[in-house]
Amino acid sequence: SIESSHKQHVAVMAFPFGTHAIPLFNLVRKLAIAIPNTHFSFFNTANSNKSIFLASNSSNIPSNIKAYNIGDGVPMNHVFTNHPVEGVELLVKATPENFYKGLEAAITEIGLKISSLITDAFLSFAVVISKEMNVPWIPVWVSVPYTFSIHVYIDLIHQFYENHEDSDSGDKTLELIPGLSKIHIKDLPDGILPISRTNLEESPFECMLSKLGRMLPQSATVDMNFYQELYPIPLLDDLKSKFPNLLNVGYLTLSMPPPPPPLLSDLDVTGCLSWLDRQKAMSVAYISFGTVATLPPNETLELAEAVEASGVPFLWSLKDKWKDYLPNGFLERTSMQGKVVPWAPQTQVLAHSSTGVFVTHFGSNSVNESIANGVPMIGRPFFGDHPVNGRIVEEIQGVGLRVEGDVLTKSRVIKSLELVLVHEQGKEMRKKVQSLKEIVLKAAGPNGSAAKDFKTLVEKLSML
Ligand code: U2F
Repeated sequence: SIESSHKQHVAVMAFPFGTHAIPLFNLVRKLAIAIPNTHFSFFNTANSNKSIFLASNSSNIPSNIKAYNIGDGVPMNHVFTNHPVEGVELLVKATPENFYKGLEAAITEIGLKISSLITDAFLSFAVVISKEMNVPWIPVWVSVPYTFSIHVYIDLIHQFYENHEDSDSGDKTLELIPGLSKIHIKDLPDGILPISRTNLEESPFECMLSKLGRMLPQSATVDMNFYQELYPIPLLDDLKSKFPNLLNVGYLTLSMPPPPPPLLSDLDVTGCLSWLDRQKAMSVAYISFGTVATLPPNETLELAEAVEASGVPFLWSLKDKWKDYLPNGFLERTSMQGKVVPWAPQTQVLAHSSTGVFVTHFGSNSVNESIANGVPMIGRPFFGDHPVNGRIVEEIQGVGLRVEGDVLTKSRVIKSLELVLVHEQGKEMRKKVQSLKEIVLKAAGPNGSAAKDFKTLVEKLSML
């Protein structure tokens, strides 16, 4: 075999959509460095592998990681509609056969059978594969532990929902579930409520998600993209009692502690950081809605009018194809006030002292990055875990606000910007988010809980 010096062979299966595969890959890279005599086979679609390997300087990728491209389920000459989850549905339809193919290829090539299976937790069928191979299944939960708990309690939520179906159930809160008393039924992600789709069109993706609650308890260990110190006690106690091997390995899209500034200049190809250098401390609104959600044209217009009218300096990550929705002459008129780029070095932008507020979609990684850098948020949730994340940010952590009605209008944005950047309430939010940042820095430090949990994971993988 080509890798006969390797003792273990860990198979890693990614969910190649949104910002799921990057945090998983970052974890695997850390593991591969920590256990150089273990081989890691990373199964992911060609597109997602390409973007990960392009983004990370390939000299940074340890030689004991090998990526395999698995089928994405997209038929030849397929023409995509505008439906955002179409690609997801096609991939899920192709599972688990596409992953099996990859596994077979890797086992033959490496000459070692699989010793453990690390997967994005969404891939609930992995538990079946792990049982067939008689190896531990280690799901990685990219979102927050609150949504993990929502999946674990799916049966209870169904009961609760059915009991309240005739009343206005959307506003009911999940008081029955430890730590989730502030979460509303209407915040729940897809795949939780019995029929969450208005059209009854079959969705393999929702079907996969709806099985998670029953599959997760069959895992050997769960890895959370989170810090133990950030949980509310009832949620932590409850999850620990159900998952004794719950590990919180810390935020996986960030290097903690943050790298020193000199290393960053290379990344500033769009000039965002040097532009921020010229702005006043805590004055800038950084705007981005992540990699999947698209702000509707009318809201793009309202948001642009609001920032222009407010005079707040802004840095907006906006794909070129959406620029057409900006008001006429907006870019020219605001050329001194703001900057629009197709992609921003977000973690460095949030770490910059000029950034005062993050206008976000409440994607998990974005929220994590904002908290780790002590930046308060104004949010406009779209789907999935965004509404739950928004509820946590606004009502549990008190580090931001969710725009009224979850829709951006000129007046709501102006009001929100003033509230966060100028008013006492905003100062309070900043104080709170700064204290969360301190907690994160400590938890992520050499003696913090994340390092301890990471070490436990390393031991679990190497002592099999
Ligand atoms: C899906 O979320 P997204 O990919 O839309 O959003 P995030 O989880 O917030 O991740 C966006 C990442 O892209 C980076 C940013 C984040 O790490 O730093 N980024 C950037 O570097 N520059 C830019 O100009 C814009 C973004 C999904 F929609 C959510 O529901 C989930 O919570 C999430 C994770 O499960 O995946």
